[in-house]
Amino acid sequence: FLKNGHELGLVAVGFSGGQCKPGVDAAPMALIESGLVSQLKADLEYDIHFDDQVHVYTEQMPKDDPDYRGMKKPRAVCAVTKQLSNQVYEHAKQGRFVLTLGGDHSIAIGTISGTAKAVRERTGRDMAVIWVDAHADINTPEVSGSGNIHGMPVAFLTGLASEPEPTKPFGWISDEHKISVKKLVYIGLRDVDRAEKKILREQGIKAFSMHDIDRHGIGRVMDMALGWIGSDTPIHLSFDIDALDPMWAPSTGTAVRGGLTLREGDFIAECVHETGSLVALDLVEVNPSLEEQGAAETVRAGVSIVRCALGDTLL
Ligand code: 6HN
Ligand code: MN
Ligand code: MN
Ligand code: MN
Repeated sequence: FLKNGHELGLVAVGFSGGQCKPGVDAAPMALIESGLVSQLKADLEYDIHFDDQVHVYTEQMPKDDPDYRGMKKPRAVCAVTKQLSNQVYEHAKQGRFVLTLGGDHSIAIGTISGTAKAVRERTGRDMAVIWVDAHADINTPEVSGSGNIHGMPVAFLTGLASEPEPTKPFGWISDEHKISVKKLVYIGLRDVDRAEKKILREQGIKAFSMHDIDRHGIGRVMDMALGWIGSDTPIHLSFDIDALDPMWAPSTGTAVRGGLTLREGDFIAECVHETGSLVALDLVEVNPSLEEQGAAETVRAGVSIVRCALGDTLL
């Protein structure tokens, strides 16, 4: 009853306002042009609901967007994520798998809030989130060193960065949109800010760093990650392409060496698919304009992750 067969809602979000480098807004088009949508239809037999539009939301983008609580472009990110949340909710409410192509990772405020609300309505349960990333993206505005909102989405989604009043930019995020820190699992971390480490410790958040992957191997780490979440819990997978080593995905805004291999990334996606509980996937932070050479490989890596998460198998 959670999902409606092979129905898939696709949302393309060409948005770069959660960080400072232009180009990440071109990713949805690059991913689609590389054949992602046609492959999902032809090879994996998804029935795709897509408005054939890369949403950039420029018309709603406020001209005047001064810093607020230390955040850069707060009103732009707020406007985009609020609309995206409704769009994702509408797909998920109808039992469609929701695939969102970003965009920088700030858009996860929109996607996860939308699925969390729909899952609550459909099942009465709290959804789990698997966040695959080099970074924890859990800075509150007050502790963030950069002010870039793509480093903060998890803080908003868990309520750690709550807005005091509904009239403030992120005041639209209400309890029905939020996720529990107990149902959040990180994989691939290797560049976590000091203040973020404190938050992870204090909140008791489950996190598998690259160190854990080196120690146990990705197979055991996935067993532990999925064991923590428990079976029959709907899962939203938010995959930041910078979780992969720059060797495989160089074209991204905040690349960090020492990351996952392409196969480890695909394996994570395959394991989450195998649970049968995956309800949504975000693929974010592909920036085709950053590297002349590496852009095509990075896009290809992104396509591969999406295919694996949607049920492509090696045999
Ligand atoms: N991402 N922790 C750094 C910051 O600016 O808060 C980096 C965040 C990166 C965010 O890659 O989605
Ligand atoms: Mn249909
Ligand atoms: Mn990242
Ligand atoms: Mn991220």
